[in-house]
Parts: sequence; structure tokens; C-alpha cells
Amino acid sequence: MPIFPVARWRSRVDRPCMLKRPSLVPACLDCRRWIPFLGIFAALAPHFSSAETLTSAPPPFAQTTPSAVYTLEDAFPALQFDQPVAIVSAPGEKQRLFIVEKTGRIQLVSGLDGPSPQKQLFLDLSNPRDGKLETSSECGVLGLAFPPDFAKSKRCFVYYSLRIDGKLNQRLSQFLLKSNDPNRADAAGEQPLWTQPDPADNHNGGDLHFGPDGYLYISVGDGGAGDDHFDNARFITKGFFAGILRIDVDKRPGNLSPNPHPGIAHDPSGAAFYAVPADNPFVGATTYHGSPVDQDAVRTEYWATGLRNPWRFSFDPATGRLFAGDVGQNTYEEVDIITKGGDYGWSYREGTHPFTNGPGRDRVPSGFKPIDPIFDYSHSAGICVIGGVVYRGQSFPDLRGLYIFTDFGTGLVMTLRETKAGWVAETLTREPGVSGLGYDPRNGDVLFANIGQGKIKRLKHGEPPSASVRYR
Ligand SMILES: [Ca+2]
Repeated sequence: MPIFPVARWRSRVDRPCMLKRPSLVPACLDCRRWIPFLGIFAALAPHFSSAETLTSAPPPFAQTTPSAVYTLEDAFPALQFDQPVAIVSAPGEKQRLFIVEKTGRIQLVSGLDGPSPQKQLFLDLSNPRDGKLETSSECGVLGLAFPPDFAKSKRCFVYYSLRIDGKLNQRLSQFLLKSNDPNRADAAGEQPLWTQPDPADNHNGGDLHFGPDGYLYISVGDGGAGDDHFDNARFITKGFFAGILRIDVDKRPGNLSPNPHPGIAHDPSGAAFYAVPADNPFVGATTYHGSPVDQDAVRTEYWATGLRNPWRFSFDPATGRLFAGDVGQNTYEEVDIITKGGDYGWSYREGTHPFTNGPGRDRVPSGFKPIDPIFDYSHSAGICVIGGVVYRGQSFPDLRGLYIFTDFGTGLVMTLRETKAGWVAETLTREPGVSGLGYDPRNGDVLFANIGQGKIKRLKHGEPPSASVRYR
């Protein structure tokens, strides 16, 4: 089912384009800075099948034949979801899975080992306490994370979009379980951490994960429109934009109060509901890109900068490395390993390539020292990277240690293998409409949220070989 009316979609995609696209992909995709990428592919997803032949040119990486043929199957045939975007587990739990629905609800799937897993409502943000939920374009309920002490603290964190007095905001909030129901969070007891005005409904990031250090990592986009129109990406003194943030929701001793920001919530004493880890990379920063910055205005929450729209990211459970998919503008998609204080180049670069349509064009500062993505691919292979996960399960020994991710548009399900010569990409299968990946907490199987179909898929060995991706 399309997630918004086709007529509205057509009105957006009929804008003139400068470039041509493969026949299966609408010409508008090059202009998607004006198009909600999730919406458009939910509408397109029914037009693809895993056995189709791509008419585009082969991708710019070797088309290798996996040692086994893979496909995706419906993980929960009896369960339907409403635009799923994230698949989340709670620490230490094997029998519950949480599915974040962009349209306002978080569903809990229980009884994973049983013959018929059940779905029930975990948290309903359809009508948030402080405003109106916004679900258009790339807005909605976008991320969920449980802290390491969830079993004791019974709290979770959610990132979502809402309008307050008609104005769009992105919000990070804490929720608690209801006292009498371990399977339900209490929407009425919401405690916002911050609420940031957002100039456009796209490029919101919105993924949440606790790292191995117990801190909460948050992905944020550049605000939106296109070409870094609002000029947020090149600075660390504006809002919560264009990077990965790291905060301490436990307010451990020695950590710091955040610098003032009008969107940060405070308790009656004036204290924020989180702290900034004292060793965050921009604590005490006096320069950025070689230019002086006001220490009191630095968003010390930054862990890494220079990302356009890091829609989905994950931690490798074995190594703790942080992998992110950063959605590109018109030409390149990229996968990054995010490191402390790393600058990933936007909006001076798109992938490893100079970006000359941004607000900083022709004025790249001498202090600009970006980190290359581990992999980027051109729009001949895809148009919207969906960051995935490192496979650490037992079912598929040939995939162990590989990073598995997808392209939302062409549906390529790809792997990245680390070699002495660098990262090598392979194509596993094809599934358009995937908007997020996660794990089955029982066995580490990779799960895929297909926003167009409203289904959770599972990677499996497939037959026959004709179901694999072919190029001509
Ligand atoms: Ca935005």
C-alpha cells in the first residue's frame, strides 16, 4: 500500500529532472531532495520482485556470486505492521521484539519461539501529549532504544516528530513502563530530553542505540530540503544537526551539563535530563574546521559530524564499531564507520567526491579533514542507502562478520567484507522498500523492515538461483 496518495506523489515526482534514471526507477529520483524518500518507495515497492532483472548498469563494485543464494522470507506471516522503520530488542531479552511504526505506534512481538508470535501495542504516540504527531515525508516515530539497565529502570527512549503550535519539531523523549504492565509503556509519563525546531520534514535522522559504553547515540540529519539548504552541516554551534550525538542519560558523576539550547528540557532546578560525557570530542573545543568557535555555543553532544542524513546506524555487537548509512544527495550513497570526533564531509563532500552545490562551495576551509566512507556507490546502483547491521549469528557461516545493508530504491541487499585491501561489496539479494534492519534476539538472524509491505522479513537461504539478482 502506498503510504500517501499516488496523486500527491505524482505532483512531486513530475518536477523536471536534469538526469535520466533506469527505467524501473522514476526520473524524479535525482531530485528527491523534494521528495520523501520513504514515501515514494513505499509506493513503488509493489512494482518490484526479487526475481526481476535490473535494467540499470552493474553497480560500481564487483558482482560476485555468493557461496549460497539468499532471499528474504516473511518472519511473521500472521503479523502486519504499519510502516515499520526499526527493529529493536531489549538487553538480555530473547523472546520479545519491538517494531517501530513510523505512523505512531511501537508494537511488541512476543512468543518468538512459539508457533504463532503475537503482536500487541507497546507505546502509542498517535496523539502525543504536547502536540500533534507529524508523519509526513520522513517524519514520524523514528527510533527506539532500551538502556543497559532496562530490566531495572524500565525506561526507554524514543525519537519522533511532532508539531507544536503548528511548527515542526524533532524530539527525544524518555518513557517508562506502566507500573502494572511490563508489556506497555506509559505515553502520559513522557519526559522530553529535547525538542528541536526542524526547518523541513526530511533529513531527520532519528535512529537511537546505546553503545557498548552505556551512552545513548542519536543520529540527526542536516535539517532537510536539499543541498544543505539551511547550512547546518558545516558547524558545531547550531542545533542538533548533521551528525551522531552521544549523551549520558544516567548523568554519571563527572559528566557535564549541556550547553544552553532553547529546546533542552529542564527540571525545576534548571538541570537537563541528561549529561554530556566529559570525554565527548568537542567538549572544550575552541576551533572547528580551523576557525574559532564560541565554547559556550558548541553542541558538545556531538560524537561525529558531517553527515547528511544518517537514517539508520548500528553497533557491531562483537567489536563495538559504529556503522552508519548516510543518505546522499544526487550522486553517491555512503557507508561510514563512525569514530570519535570524525568529520564525514557533508556538505563539502558527497561520499568521497567534492560536493559543489552546498552553501560552502568553493570555500572549503583549510582545517577540513574528512574521513572517507568505507564504501560509497553511485546512483547507477541505488539512490538511498539504508544502514544495516554486522551479522554475528550462526545460521550463515559465510556471512559472519559481514556488514549487511540495503538500498531503499533499487532494493539491493548488499554486504561489505573487510579485507586487507579494503572493504569489498557483494550483492546478496533484492528487496525494495526496506527502511531498517535489526536482529532476531534469539539467534542473531538479520531482520528487515519493509515499510511498503508492512512486513518484517528474515534472511534465509533461497532456491532457486533464478531468485538472485541478475544484471544485463
Ligand atoms: Ca528535517
